[in-house]
Amino acid sequence: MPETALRFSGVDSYLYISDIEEAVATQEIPTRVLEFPAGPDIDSEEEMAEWLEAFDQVVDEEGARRGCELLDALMQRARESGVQVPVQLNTPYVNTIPVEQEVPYPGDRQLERRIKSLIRWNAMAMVHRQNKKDAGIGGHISTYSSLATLLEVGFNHFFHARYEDQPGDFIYFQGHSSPGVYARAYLEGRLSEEQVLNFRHELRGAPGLPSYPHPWLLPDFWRFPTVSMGIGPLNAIYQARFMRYLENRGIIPATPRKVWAFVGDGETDEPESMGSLTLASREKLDNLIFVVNCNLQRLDGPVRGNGKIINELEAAFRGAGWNVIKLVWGSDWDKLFARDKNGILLKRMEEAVDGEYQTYKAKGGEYIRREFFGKYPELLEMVADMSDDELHRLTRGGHDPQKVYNAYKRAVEHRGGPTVILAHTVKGYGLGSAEARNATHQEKKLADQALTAFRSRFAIPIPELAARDGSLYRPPDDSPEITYMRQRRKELGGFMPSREVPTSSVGTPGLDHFAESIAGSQGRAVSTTMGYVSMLRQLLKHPKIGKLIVPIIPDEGRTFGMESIIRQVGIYASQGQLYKPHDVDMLLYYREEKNGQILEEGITEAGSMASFTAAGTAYANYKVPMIPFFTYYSMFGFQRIGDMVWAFADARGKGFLMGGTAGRTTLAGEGLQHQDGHSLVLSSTVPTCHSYDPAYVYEIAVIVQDGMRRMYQEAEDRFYYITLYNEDYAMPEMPKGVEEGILRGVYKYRAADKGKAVVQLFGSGPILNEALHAQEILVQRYGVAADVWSVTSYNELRRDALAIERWNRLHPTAPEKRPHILEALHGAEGPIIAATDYMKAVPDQLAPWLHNRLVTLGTDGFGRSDNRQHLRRFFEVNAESIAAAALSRLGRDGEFDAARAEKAIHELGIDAEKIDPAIA
Ligand SMILES: Cc1ncc(C[n+]2csc(CCOP(=O)(O)OP(=O)(O)O)c2C)c(N)n1
Ligand SMILES: [Mg+2]
Repeated sequence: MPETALRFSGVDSYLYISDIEEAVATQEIPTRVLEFPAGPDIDSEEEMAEWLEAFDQVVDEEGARRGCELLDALMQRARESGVQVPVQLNTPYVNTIPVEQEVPYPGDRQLERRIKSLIRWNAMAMVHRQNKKDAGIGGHISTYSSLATLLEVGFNHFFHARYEDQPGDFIYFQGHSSPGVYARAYLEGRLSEEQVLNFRHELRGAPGLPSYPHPWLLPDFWRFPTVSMGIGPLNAIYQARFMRYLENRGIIPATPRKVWAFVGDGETDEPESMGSLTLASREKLDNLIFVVNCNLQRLDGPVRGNGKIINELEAAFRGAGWNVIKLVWGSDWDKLFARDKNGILLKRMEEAVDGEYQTYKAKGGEYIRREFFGKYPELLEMVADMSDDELHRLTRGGHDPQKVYNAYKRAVEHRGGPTVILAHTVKGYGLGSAEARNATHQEKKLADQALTAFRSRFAIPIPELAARDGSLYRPPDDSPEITYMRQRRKELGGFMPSREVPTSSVGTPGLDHFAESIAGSQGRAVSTTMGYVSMLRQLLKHPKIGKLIVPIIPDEGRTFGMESIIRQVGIYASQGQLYKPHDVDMLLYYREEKNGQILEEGITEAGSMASFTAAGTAYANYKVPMIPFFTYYSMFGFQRIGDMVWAFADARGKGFLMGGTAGRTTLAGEGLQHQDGHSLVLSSTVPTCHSYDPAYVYEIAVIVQDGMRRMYQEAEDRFYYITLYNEDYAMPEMPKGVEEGILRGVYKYRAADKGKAVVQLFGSGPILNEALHAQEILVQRYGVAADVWSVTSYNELRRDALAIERWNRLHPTAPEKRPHILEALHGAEGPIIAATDYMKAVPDQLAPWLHNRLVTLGTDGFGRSDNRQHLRRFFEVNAESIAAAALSRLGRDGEFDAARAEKAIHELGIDAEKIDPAIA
């Protein structure tokens, strides 16, 4: 951090504070030097006044734009003359839109207020009632209460449900404001009373409502899962970008659609919320509007008690190139501003910190008069004619429909970049004693008295007793409120939120399209990554689905040898390629194009995952079945952005996650931070994720072909995680009849060539080759016959076994069914040695069905920098370790001489006393 330099009177040069402090401490300079100068002299005051007068005159006579030009020119001159011009990212703590530039509100303010009150009531009642009935079931009251006006102005005037055949605006709601969104849908007649009464009671045999926006649970309603803080804003940015991508590629027409993201001020603490702001401005995403609900509080207390979150965000967003609209004060402040001739009110507003603003709202009018206005006599005088109650009711910008409407209008009309509206609100607005309290976030129930007060404040026409019960209230269908709501939504294209999936499906290519991958590499040593890349090249050429493929890479294209794809379909660049790349003369030059197909995201796995999410849900959101292939460093996938993958699954996302440089021993040299031995454990936790660990390119082809068929032709809500390795070896041609085994998770790859096998070797990924080598060692050196199996997915085998086991459990009198793994192993005898480049937990998923037959070798522990041979020896997954494990187990089982097995361990170069790699 650079130190602040100050210039003091009597001291000619700039001094650093620490220098001065030290000098004072050592009495080198007298303390008096620290005093500031008395103020500018008369001459310079006159000079200043002249400048200001001249400026005022220009603005008066020639307008604000001219004023701006002049200032710009002055700044330029200052820079040229070496004058350091301070960077000013903050504007005064007032509304960006001056009152004189506001347009009148187009709606029926009174009726809209009634509607909003009804929504407020039902949102509160739904949470209150449920917690009274079922203590601890939870829910939030105070977030929606701060957001109500911000949402309602949108619902009544801005949120478009449709543009012709396009789905209209996208809205990312603050997740825990869901009660308000449900309450509106209830009034609109879209959700039944039963559903609303079953908020957070989803499992009662009657339709209920999930806590938060979950498309998985309410697929006709919610589009975007948002409640995990940070995911909404990040996904919204990439959604807006993906919309432009589809437009620029000619896949959808360009429309004035917007992406609206409602974000909590506390939520902006998350790096995901703020991390991609510059992408939005760089890409000139004027289809993107953030509304930050600045209620100054998060869960525990103030967001920036000692500062101002609105100013902090203003600087951050402005610095990132966004159009910032501050919406700080409501209309009733305007008359006070009009009285504020010398700027004292603004000064007081600038001085007060968020912690104080929160306290003002919590403590009421008398306190506000004393503590806020009371600081300066002129201010006190300014509000002398106002009652304490009026002072307390002075509105914050986000609660004033007039101000909100104007901010939204500006945002929607803004061109050339994204807009953020920083809306000042009150958490727990209208909740009486819970308003602006630190604990308000956790408020689930109101006391009887508070309910009664709420009912009166918002004029809810229900009897007191019903109010105390938290009864819902919906006026008749033909009431002015319901009629108005419906009419407004009709004009805006329909109800929102709403999610609809087209019934048509896309024909996907058959296995014949993958002939090259299935034929093998004719002895040439290649990696599964290379095989996958050429498969992708072929798919991109497919006449029907080629254009639907969305290759996504986070700056790892060269790692995976994807240069040829860059040349083939180009990198998406909204501006085209404004420079001549230095490698333009080369065949595989860096090609960027406005209609490029690849999303080269730079070094952001989170951003790439957000693109994957936009693309993988496009079948529902844009009615175009885009097929994303996100290829990344497997170590930086689930481990790093697992929560986003979870949200992707919730959103019913489809596509292929391709985990490159997979395996803790196959990625040589890179060591501890890069070698992945656990992504397959993590991927197994996501219910709709189907994970595969293929050894050969034909296996990938079968998985990808069938995956496309199931996701896009059969419309199944699922997606895939497939590991890709960088070890080169000859890819065999696909043996006959293995497709089903590949998909279900296991098939016999090479049977023992002499005699019946007494041991079964399971291998996955490149470790299958180690198993094959072990098979040779066993038979040639120890006369032990083994079968070798390729296990493409322990995860699929486990899921199958669990489902069968459950069925058997629930049908005790029916003939027992057998899981696929046991069917596949029918007749195969002896222990099973399962070796993987992943943790032992991966094969161990089958332990309940394989009982004590299973011996697992895996790569538990931290990676090391070395080559494959040494890594595999260290982690005990090389051919020798597999053979030794087989002999050892056969020895214990009495099927092989145990002493001979012990000798074999030594012969095979294994140090039985070396440290366990799992803890090394
Ligand atoms: C990643 C994540 N961490 C924690 C939470 C728990 N949580 C839910 S709401 C909330 C506070 C939100 O504050 P803010 O964003 O300011 O929203 P407000 O309710 O104030 O509008 C927290 C911490 C969460 N949902 N997601
Ligand atoms: Mg907040």
